[in-house]
Amino acid sequence: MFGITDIAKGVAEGNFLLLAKTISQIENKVEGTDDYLAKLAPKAIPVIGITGPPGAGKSTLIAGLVGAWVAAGKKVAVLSVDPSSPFHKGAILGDRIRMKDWYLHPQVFIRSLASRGHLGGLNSSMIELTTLLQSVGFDQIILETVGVGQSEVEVASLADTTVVVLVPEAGDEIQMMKSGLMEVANVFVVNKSDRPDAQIFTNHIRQMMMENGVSEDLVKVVATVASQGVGITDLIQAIESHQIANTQLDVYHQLVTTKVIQLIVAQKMRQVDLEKLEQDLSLEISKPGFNIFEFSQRFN
Ligand SMILES: Nc1nc2c(ncn2[C@@H]2O[C@H](COP(=O)(O)OP(=O)(O)O)[C@@H](O)[C@H]2O)c(=O)[nH]1
Ligand SMILES: [Mg+2]
Repeated sequence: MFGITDIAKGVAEGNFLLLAKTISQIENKVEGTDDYLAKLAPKAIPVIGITGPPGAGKSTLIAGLVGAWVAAGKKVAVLSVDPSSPFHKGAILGDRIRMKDWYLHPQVFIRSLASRGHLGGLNSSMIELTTLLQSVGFDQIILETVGVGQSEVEVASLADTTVVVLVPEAGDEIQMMKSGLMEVANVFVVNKSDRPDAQIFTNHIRQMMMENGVSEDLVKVVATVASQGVGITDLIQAIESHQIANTQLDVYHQLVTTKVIQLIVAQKMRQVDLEKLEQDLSLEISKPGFNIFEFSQRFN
């Protein structure tokens, strides 16, 4: 595996080759990965999670955030676990910079994560890779995840600041309650605010926040038109305001506890031979007296 100093040097020069190779090695858990990770010395760069349903405009918003931060001279890393992520499609922004251009920009590193890692694997990969990014000189780290179910809510809880992106559509508010996004959102974005019913939807969110005892001092609601670059400055302000409020120790401890549990789950799961598990199970499952508890005990 490559030395952190060399990777950081590459990042500083806009050459992400060693970083990309190291990420692949970590994803594939090559020999020595655990020791390598155990020696990282990450800086306290908050991870910004951007979640929401497919098509809500997450990638377009991220393109806007990247644009603003690059203009401010920052180094930005984007990890995307959106399997349908259309970064390459190139949403056109107000400033005429297209997302695909960011792929070649020396201040921007973009990487898609394979979502194959279920059973705690995806979460542990995200913790590992964000920690690596925190150790090699990035100023902003963004994690894009598709939020449609409980697992994505769990994923969102691994970020320091979670931005939930929604669009004004009937029924969405019910969807939001169901998936528990209310609990994980640190910032709400109502994207596609160019749609006529945007204001009504925004009011719905504020109403629901009130009903759940969530103050707008803590959780900001930001209206954006990502495709036109509208509201990006407000979004950055909302993110920064949460980052400042988030320095309370108990929140931080809770987050780290969650991460440690995720890592332990993933480490334990790596000791399980899943292929053998499936084979044995297919042989035993239809036998009379098959007992799921007895079977599980043999595999942990
Ligand atoms: N009308 C409108 N379309 C948008 C807006 N933001 C994004 N889109 C479009 O919505 C589609 C999905 O956007 P994308 O960023 O890929 O969504 P993601 O799946 O959440 O990452 C694209 O065609 C975008 O151009 C917006 O504010 N208004
Ligand atoms: Mg996307």
